[in-house]
Amino acid sequence: MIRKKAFCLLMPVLCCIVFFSCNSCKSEEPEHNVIFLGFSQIGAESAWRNCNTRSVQEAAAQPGIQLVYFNAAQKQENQIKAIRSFIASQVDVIAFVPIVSEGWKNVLEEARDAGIPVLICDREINLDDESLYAGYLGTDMVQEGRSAAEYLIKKFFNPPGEDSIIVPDNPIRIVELRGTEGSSPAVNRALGFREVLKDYPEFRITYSESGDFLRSMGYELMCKILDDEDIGDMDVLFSHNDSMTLGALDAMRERGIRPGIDIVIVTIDAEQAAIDALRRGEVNCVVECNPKQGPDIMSLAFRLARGEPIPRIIHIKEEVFTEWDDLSQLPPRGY
Ligand code: GYE
Repeated sequence: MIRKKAFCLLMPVLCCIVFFSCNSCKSEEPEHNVIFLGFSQIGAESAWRNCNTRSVQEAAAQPGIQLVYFNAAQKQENQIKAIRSFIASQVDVIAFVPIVSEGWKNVLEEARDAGIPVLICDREINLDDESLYAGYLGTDMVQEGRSAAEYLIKKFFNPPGEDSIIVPDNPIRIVELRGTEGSSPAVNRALGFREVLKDYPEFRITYSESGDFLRSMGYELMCKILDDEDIGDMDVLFSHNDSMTLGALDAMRERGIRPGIDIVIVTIDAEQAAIDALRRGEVNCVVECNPKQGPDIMSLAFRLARGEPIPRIIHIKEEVFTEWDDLSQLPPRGY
């Protein structure tokens, strides 16, 4: 069921509320077989995020979809405003990337009351009433944390080329840079990581702090950590995204520390810059998180607009790249 749109009439109002880009505001009447998709993105905190945005915008540039895109500039309240504006203009489907997991109940009840299906993208939300959204599409972030820990177990206990299991004499000290506080990637990556390491008392997480997924914060935090006698002496850096990792590597190099050799570096996302650092030996393990979610979002939006059910959870396939892999055939990442 495709609604009649009051959409173009509301455009000037929407422009005043938040920045948006839209390919729908044509002067002629919208076609009846076109669906309107309201998409609220978090912002532009990382190369990963920019690729995620591009993927959505490129996938929406096809017949049958009119994308209304809002960038929330890292603020949940902007996302809530954007969703309310989607409801007011009666889009057919709402999709959004929730910056944090809590705080969505009221606005999702409003969407339900307006009869607009909602697709949660990339990050998950916590809700008692799961009927308030149609489904979730994104990556398995608990598994990403587990993969990071599994790499460390292999690296320290059973690296390729060693015949027997090595049991380290001293605790293996891990510093963790977490993502945005209260966001599902930060919570779930930390969870999966600890779930695997809990059976290995040799590993000790000596310090953990949120760097908000930002390169600048990764740099600043790592400067502070390395200048602190108690926590600066680490064996491993586990960083929840490549942006923070790249900032942390700058801080290490400035102090004459050789990342990848003096400190084992494990990072998540698999941006081109992290893969390049892996090839140079400055990073030891890169866990992929796939941002190219646009085509799946569009096909789910079409199904929802037709009133069809969609799976509750769709996880996108991902890989793990390590220092032991042959990366010569790996195509450019595109982000
Ligand atoms: O890892 C990070 C980004 O939500 C999975 O957000 C995403 C994370 C990604 O900015 O780089």
